[in-house]
Amino acid sequence: MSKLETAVSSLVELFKEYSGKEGKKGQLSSAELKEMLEKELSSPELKEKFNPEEVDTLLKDLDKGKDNLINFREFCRFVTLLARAYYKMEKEAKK
Ligand SMILES: [Ca+2]
Repeated sequence: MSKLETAVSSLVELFKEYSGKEGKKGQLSSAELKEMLEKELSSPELKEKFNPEEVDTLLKDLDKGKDNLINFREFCRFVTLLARAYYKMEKEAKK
């Protein structure tokens, strides 16, 4: 697989893994999203920006359908925010 395909497939697998832990499959609950933030973010900068303790604020922001669950489309928005934060962080680090 190419780099891009590897990255995309990791994201899809990650969503499937965490959204399948409890309740509806294919939907992340607040607890599942929190667990993902806790386990899958290791850099202090990203952990600060996407603080697991403030998961409900993030969920509200992502949850366009207002059902308190994060579907794949809404998860993609999270990935966008994360990618932008990471990009900015890298740029700052090189200064
Ligand atoms: Ca939703």
